[in-house]
Order: sequence, then structure tokens, then C-alpha cells
Amino acid sequence: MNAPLSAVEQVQVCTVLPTYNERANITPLIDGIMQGAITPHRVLVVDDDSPDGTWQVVEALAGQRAGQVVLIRRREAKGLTSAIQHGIDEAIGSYDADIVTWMDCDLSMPPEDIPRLVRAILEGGADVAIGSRWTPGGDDKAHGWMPRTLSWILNHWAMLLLGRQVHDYTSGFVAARAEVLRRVRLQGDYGEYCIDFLYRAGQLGYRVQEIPVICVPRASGESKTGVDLWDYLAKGRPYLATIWRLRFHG
Ligand SMILES: Nc1nc2c(ncn2[C@@H]2O[C@H](COP(=O)(O)OP(=O)(O)OP(=O)(O)O)[C@@H](O)[C@H]2O)c(=O)[nH]1
Ligand SMILES: [Mg+2]
Repeated sequence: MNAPLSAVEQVQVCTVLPTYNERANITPLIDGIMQGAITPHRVLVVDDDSPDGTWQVVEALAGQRAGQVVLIRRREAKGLTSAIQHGIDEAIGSYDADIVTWMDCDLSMPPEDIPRLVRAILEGGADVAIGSRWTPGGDDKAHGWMPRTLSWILNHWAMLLLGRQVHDYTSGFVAARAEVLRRVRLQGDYGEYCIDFLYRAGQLGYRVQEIPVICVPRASGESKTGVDLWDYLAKGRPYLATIWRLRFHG
């Protein structure tokens, strides 16, 4: 529904990387992103002053790859959703990005899949592309049966109430045209922002395309979601509340 973007070599892509204690993962992740890039590509790391010194690693990388790697170190603000939104604002406002992508930084989402998401926008006519675990060809090999089952239930609940145009509402691996991001800001604290974002983008008429991806276990460091049933149930409440709010309160 939008004006076409310019030729691939002129399209500016920014990948926003929200980090909290990802010291061992961040360098291979950035290397993987840069090696696979099909367009001019910049990485913006939004780090919430990680105690493990992730920001120091990124600061050194930014020095070596001036312009390609940017560190945003937040000392006051905290939280996943606000970190991604901070990076999006910077990508569009300061670096004139045409497409912004974002993903987890635990190496569970393969960086080599970013070009597949970007191509879906550049060549496939999508406004938003997501890496989807729950579309044919995708999978979640990062988790055991219990979190997989909870994710299945949550996503089927979302499909029932919000529509089957998306099968992985909680993907968190996203590429979007800047125009969409100017109109739809991220809302929420954690991964529930993704449900809200995909639904509201769809309601505005933007085309969301799912690209199958296979997620793998975190390479190093600790999960922020947790590992047992109670962690998942506690984290899951705002996801359910978001689905309910979107369905019944718009
Ligand atoms: N900037 C910032 N990043 C965060 C914060 N909390 C989590 N993250 C990042 O968000 C991403 C997802 O965190 P994970 O620990 O992988 O949690 P998860 O993917 O929900 O849970 P798992 O399924 O266990 O991997 C990672 O890149 C984290 O470093 C935060 O408060 N601030
Ligand atoms: Mg993760």
C-alpha cells in the first residue's frame, strides 16, 4: 500500500539490538548480521547498562566499525519494549532508515535470516515481515515441550480473537518499513508489544508476511523470561491481557 522503496543498494536498513547481559553473544551476532547484509546496514545496540559489560564490548566494536555499529547506553531507562522503541526512533530520526529490523540478542534467532525478512519487504510487497516459528518450515528448537505448549496455546488464543493472518504473534523477530513505525509505536513492557504491534499494523491495512525461521537455544548467558512454569505464567499474563484489550477495547 506504500510507495516503492528505492533500489536495494540504496535502501538503508538499521537493525536494533536490545541487550541486557549479552556480552558473549553480541559480537558473533553483529558479525553474522554484517556478513549477510544485502543493503547498506547499520546496527544500533540499545543496552540498559548491563552489569556484565555488554556495552563495553559494543563500545569497542563501534570504535572499529565507525558508522556501522552504534551504541546507545541507557543508564536510567530500562525494559525491552522501550529499548526497541528507543532504537527505532534513533534509526528513523537520526539515521534515515527505510527499514528497521529487530531481534533477540541471545543468538536464538539466526542473523542470516534477516535478509529473508528484508527481501519480503523489498521484493515481496510486505510492509512488515516477521520470523515465524509457527508457520510451515518454522520451528522453535530453543524450548522444551512446556514453553512450546504455552506458546502454542497463547498464539492460538491470539488467532482466535485477533485473526489468523499471523501465526506467531509473539515472534519478536521483525522487519518493518519506516512508514509503519512512524504510525505504530510499540506499547507494553516485554514481548506482548509484538502482539499489539502486529495487530494494529494489520488494522491500518499494512501487509504482514511471515517468513519461517527455526529458533535455537540461547548460545550463552541467562534467559530474562525464566525457566519454570511459574516464570512463564507470570510473564504470560500481560500477553493474555493485551489480546483481550485489542479484541474487546480496540
Ligand atoms: N535493553 C534491554 N534489553 C533487554 C531487557 N530485557 C531483555 N532484553 C533483551 O531482550 C532479548 C530477549 O531476552 P531473553 O533473555 O532472550 O528472553 P526471552 O527470549 O524472552 O526468553 P527465552 O525464551 O528464555 O530466550 C535479549 O536480547 C535480551 O538481552 C531490558 O530490560 N533491556
Ligand atoms: Mg531469547
